[in-house]
Amino acid sequence: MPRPAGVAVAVVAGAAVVALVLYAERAGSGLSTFDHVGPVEMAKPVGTVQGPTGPMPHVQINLSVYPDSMAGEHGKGGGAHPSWVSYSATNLWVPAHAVVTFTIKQYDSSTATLDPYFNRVVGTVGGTAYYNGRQAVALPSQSVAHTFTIHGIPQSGQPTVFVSVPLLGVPSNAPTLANGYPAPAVVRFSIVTGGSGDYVFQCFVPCGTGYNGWGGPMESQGYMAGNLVVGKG
Ligand SMILES: [Cu+2]
Repeated sequence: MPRPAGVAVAVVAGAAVVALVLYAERAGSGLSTFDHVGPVEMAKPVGTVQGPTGPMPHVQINLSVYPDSMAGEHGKGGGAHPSWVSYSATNLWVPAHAVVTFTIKQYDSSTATLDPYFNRVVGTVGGTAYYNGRQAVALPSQSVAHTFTIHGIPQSGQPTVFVSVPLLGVPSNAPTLANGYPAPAVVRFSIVTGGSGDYVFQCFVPCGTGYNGWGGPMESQGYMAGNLVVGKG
């Protein structure tokens, strides 16, 4: 049954108020909080490892990147946008002053980067990442599917973090797994965290919808954008 126009207008106006309040809170505090309703992916402690200045706690985060939203946090049916490309989790928590090892299973095919800067591995331990077990400092542009790029929030006053890792695309002849996706490219790298802070991570390959591929999932937490919180309870 069609919804009366008045109800639709009220719903849109209500959503705008909620968005404004969230924006005002974020702008007022200078630090974001988890403003996306979704599970928090806590880094898993795995012991101690030698860091740049001595032994440090070692933790792991496992993520996936899917060409749609059918297998991540949106549940069966894929949620509001089943066809949108997505990271499997977009609320990440890692401890301060620790070595964090990320393992990302990347299930999507490649889309070339727009700028060769994003072909490079930046801000990881040793400036490298492992692609299906092979160490590299960069990928050819045409092999990149997405990037995992962590950066700060302007005027936040917290420690600067910039990490960017190109994620390898799966080849067109990759075998299909039981879950319906091609065998993923496995990307592994580590970072060293400093003091506590709130950061954003997102993809810098225009893999979305809307304005030249920069809209839709690219601008939406829960899809190709998320929060990474360092060291707060
Ligand atoms: Cu992307």
